[in-house]
Amino acid sequence: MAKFPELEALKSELLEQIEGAKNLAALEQVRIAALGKKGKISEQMAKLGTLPAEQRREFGQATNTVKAAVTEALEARKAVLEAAELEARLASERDDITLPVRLGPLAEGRIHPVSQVFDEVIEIFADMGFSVAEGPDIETDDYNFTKLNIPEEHPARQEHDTFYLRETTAADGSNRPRMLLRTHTSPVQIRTMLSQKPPIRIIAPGRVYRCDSDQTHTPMFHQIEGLVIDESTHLGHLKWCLEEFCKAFFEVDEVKMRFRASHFPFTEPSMEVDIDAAAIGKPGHWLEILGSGMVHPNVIRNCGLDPEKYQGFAFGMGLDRIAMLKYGIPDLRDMFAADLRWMKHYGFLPIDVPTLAGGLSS
Ligand code: 2NL
Repeated sequence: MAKFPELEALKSELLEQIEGAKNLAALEQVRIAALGKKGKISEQMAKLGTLPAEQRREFGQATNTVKAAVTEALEARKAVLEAAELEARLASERDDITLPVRLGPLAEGRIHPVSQVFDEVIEIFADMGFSVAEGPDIETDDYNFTKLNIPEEHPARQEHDTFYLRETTAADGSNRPRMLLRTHTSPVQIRTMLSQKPPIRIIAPGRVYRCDSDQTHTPMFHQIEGLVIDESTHLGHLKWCLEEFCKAFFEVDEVKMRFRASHFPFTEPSMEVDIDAAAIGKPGHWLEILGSGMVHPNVIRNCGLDPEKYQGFAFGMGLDRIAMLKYGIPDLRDMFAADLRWMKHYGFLPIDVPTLAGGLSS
C-alpha cells in the first residue's frame, strides 16, 4: 500500500474523523462522506478505469483494504456511541417505581352525597317491594295542586312559593293552562293513580322547585315521596314502613320515633315524624325527618278511584336535609356549589354502590 500514499493519507484522515465523531448523527455524516455514492472511497474506486491495466488490480485491492478498515472503524465507533447514548438516557429518564399506582377516573371521581342518598333510599324501599316512578319537572297546576286537594285560593298555594311559567296561547287564540315547576313530587303519584290500578306501591324521587333562597333553602332541592294504595292499607302499615326505613337508612338496630299530629291538605290524618338523634350520635334531640299521612279521600276520588274501596298512605321527605343529617354536612348551599375539594371530602367512590347486603354507605 506504500505504493499509494494518497490512499494511505485518505485512510488516516477517515479514521481520524471516525474517532472524532461526537455522536451518532455526526458519525453518519462521516460514513456518507466516505462510503456514500459520491464519497471519497467511491471516488477512488471510480479512478480504476483511468489507470493502466497493470496497476488496476493492485490499486483496487488497496482501495478495498482501506474500505474494509473504514467500515470496521465505523461499526466499532457506532457501538461505542450507541452504548453512550443509552447510558445517558437511562441516567436522565428515571422512573420512581415506589410511587403509588394511579387508579384513573373510577378512583378520581366522586358520587355527590345527594345521588348517594337517592340510591340508598331507593335500595331500601325497593327491598320492601316499592317501584320507582318518575315524571316531568314542568307540571300543570291541576296535577301539582288541584288534584291534591289544594283548590284555587287555598292558602297552601302561597306557602309553596311556586315558579310559574309564562302563559302561552293556543292556535285558536285561547289561553293554555299555565304551567309551573313542580313544588313537590306528588304529581308523579297523581299520574300513577290516574294510569294504574291498585295495588300501588311506589316511590317518586326527584328535583322540586320553590322560589325561596336563604341559609336553609335553595330554589331547587330534592325530594322522595312514597305512596301505597290498596283495599286495606292502614296506619299500622305506614308506621312499620317508616320505622323500617329509618333503621335501614341510619344503619342502626333500633331507632326511637315520634309521630306528631300535623296537617297537609292531601292527607288525613297527617303526621310529622321525628327521630331521636341518637341514630346520628346526638342522643336527646328530636329531629324532624319526614311528613306523612293517610291519603285524603278527595285525592283518591280526584284520581278516578273509589275512596270507599281504596285507601292508603303517603309520605314525603327532603333528601338534601336527610343527606346532611346522615353525613354531617353543615351548610346546605355547599351542596350545590360544585366545589371539587368539597366533593373529595363529602363524595362517595363510584365503586361503592349502596346495597342492603353490602352496606349502604360501606
Ligand atoms: C313533607 C310532607 C308529604 C305527601 C307528602 C302525598 C302525595 C299524594 C297524596 C297524598 Cl299523591 N300525599 N304526599 C303526604 C304527606 C306528606 O310530604 O314534609 N315533605 C317534605
